[in-house]
Amino acid sequence: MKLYYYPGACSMAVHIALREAGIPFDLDKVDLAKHRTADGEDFYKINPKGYVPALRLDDGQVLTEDAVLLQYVADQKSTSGLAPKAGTMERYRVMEWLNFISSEMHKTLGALFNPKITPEWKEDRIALFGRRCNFLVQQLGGKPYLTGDKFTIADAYLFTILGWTNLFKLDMGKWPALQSYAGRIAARPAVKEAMKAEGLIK
Ligand SMILES: N[C@@H](CCC(=O)N[C@@H](CS)C(=O)NCC(=O)O)C(=O)O
Repeated sequence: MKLYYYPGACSMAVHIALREAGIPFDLDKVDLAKHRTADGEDFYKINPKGYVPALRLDDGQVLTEDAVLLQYVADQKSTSGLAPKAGTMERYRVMEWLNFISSEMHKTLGALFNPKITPEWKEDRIALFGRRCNFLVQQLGGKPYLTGDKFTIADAYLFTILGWTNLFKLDMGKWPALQSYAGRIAARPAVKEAMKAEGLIK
């Protein structure tokens, strides 16, 4: 398998999942401005949508969309416990989180990457992100991870998006539970390895 990624982007969630699952894979860094990969390929030919993550499977097919790739990786190694068995209520709960993180967290905060964002829209997006953080804290309660005691692909995704709050210098002091949640995930060996490989930490 080969993961097309950009350091710290939403592709890092899939990168973390691959390492958590212990699945062998290659990495290819995409220059998102030029749409070329480090291996010299035209990225539009790999993913016509032009964005990461994209995963080249062992049979040559390319699969995209974070929430789908995360489930694909988890299902390749079901013993990893990264996602409950497909068709169970527990799996639908993880899927519910993946969808929430994608549409309510990823795309809300991701708007700040747009250099054309107006100050008013930026303020609006940050306020909405804050309301979603309030909900997350309420849902986490005292649990170490989103669905309970076990780290799942939903945590890999949420951790990745929460990481952008550092990039945008957002004050997360209002949500200490989220800060300790992110700290707990950052301490996981597979997460450290992924961040190191992406050049985000030493
Ligand atoms: N719907 C896609 C969105 C992926 C996405 O937003 N990727 C961003 C990085 S986090 C990207 O590559 N943006 C560059 C672009 O759209 O050209 C998913 O869920 O995987």
